[in-house]
Amino acid sequence: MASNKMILEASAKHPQPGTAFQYGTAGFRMKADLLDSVVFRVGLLAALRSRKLNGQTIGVMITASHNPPVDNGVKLVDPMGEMLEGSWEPHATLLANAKTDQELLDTYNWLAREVKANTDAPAHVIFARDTRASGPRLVECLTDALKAAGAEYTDYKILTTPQLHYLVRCVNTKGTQYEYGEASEEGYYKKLGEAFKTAMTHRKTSGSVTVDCANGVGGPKLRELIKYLPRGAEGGVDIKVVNDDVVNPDILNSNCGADYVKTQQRAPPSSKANPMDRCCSLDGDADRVVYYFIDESNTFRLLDGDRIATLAASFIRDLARGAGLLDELNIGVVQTAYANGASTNFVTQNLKLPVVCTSTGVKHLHHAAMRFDVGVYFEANGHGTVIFSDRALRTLDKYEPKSPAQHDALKILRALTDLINQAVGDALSDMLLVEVILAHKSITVNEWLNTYIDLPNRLVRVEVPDRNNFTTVEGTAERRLASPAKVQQLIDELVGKYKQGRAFARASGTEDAVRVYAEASTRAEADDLASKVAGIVR
Ligand code: 16G
Ligand code: ZN
Repeated sequence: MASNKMILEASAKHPQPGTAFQYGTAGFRMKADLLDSVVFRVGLLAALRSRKLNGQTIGVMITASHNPPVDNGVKLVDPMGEMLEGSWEPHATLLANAKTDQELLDTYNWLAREVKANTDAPAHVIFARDTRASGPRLVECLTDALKAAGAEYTDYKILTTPQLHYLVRCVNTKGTQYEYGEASEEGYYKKLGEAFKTAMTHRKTSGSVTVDCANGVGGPKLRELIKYLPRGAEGGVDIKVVNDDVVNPDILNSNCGADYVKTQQRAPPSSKANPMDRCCSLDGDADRVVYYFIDESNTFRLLDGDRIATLAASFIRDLARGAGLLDELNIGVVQTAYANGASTNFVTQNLKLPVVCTSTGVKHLHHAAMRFDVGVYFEANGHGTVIFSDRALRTLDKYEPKSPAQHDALKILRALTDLINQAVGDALSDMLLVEVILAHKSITVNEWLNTYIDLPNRLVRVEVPDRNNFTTVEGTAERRLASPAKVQQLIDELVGKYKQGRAFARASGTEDAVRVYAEASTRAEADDLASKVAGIVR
């Protein structure tokens, strides 16, 4: 076959550097210098994936999210805008680790037979990158592969990760009854802008919101989005954009951004916000957001993914009730083990909604959320969104409101289905969602914070000789260890001694370490429990 020769020749330009790669929860991610061959091979896999799925369009995003500027990464997006199906992750790893060009070609052809993909069938791929300096070079590696594999492709240049997910979904639903939107960057802004305007009818946010864009792609894209948002008294929102310098590539994610704020538990040092000012931070590819403020006693207060989830769940439940649809729609919340126990209690006891706990990583939460009509899912770190099932969309579409109040609630609910990115967690969309809810509830960030009181908690990173020794019990959402022997038993005995104590240890999927999380009724107890569990693990 002609393409065999082309693949061999193109691959020769991007030799495997002798590194072992693994496609993990965030795709491949590491020093950008090491990624040329990886991105090339991801291109081959994207073509294969498209062919396997009858030529549907597959997305490739080149980004390393909150990592330092010298890193980069690549991940695949499936046709409905979801993460790559789990069973294909090992295929990506296999291709990335082929040692020679010939081995790569053999693996590619073997894989094509294995997944029953015809390498001559049409393939469609779209891709984008964040603002990293290594992006253009990696795009060349990708297009070399797509050309050699005979795939048709479109380069969407610089986008946020969720914008690419949006586009993939738009392209693949075009002309169907589930058409998601106009497949262009402008289409994305128009869709969000119009939905925001509808959701904000007769409302206005109080004060302003300062958005820290991590000096990443979220900055220019937010400035663009603002042009499509209503201004002034009618449904306006006053957005102050900060840390949006994408000209100097070295300051990306440096002392700012969602990851900094969440892990350091402080505002970016450059912040000029006054006490009680509403602030939020995006991460480097704008798929994560956390809110925060400095209170009157100058203490930093974080409103993380758990807080966004509880806020969204309570708002949507109230709207569903207001529309007369609470019994029709099965609303649920999905969290991970890192969710603060107080947030879980708030959802189950105050909101009376079910909570499901899954393993860490967006794809697990997304899947679990799909089992609800309205699935609210967020990781504490700010990754998350709300997804509406086809059944929910049909119900909202067909429903005839029986009063003006029902009509109003229904109108907002419908607007939310457009405002919230259904494909993946999206910092820009989530931020607008929060702004809508705060405006509707007429609450300040402080009132939002006081909805419930978090349990004191502590997260510790523990270096161990081999983190692979730490495996979790299937079906426990990483809350219980299967190995090393006896460790779980020791943790259980310890936890029992603390009031409202809860703790777990799990191997990190992104770093060579074990993470220990503990919470208890007081700060001192939470710290003590975390350090004792860390002691057991070490
Ligand atoms: C990845 C995940 C993130 C998760 C984190 C956990 C995606 C897109 N990203 O970054 O959701 O919170 O891993 O990291 O799924 P850890 O395994 O090191 O704790
Ligand atoms: Zn990210």
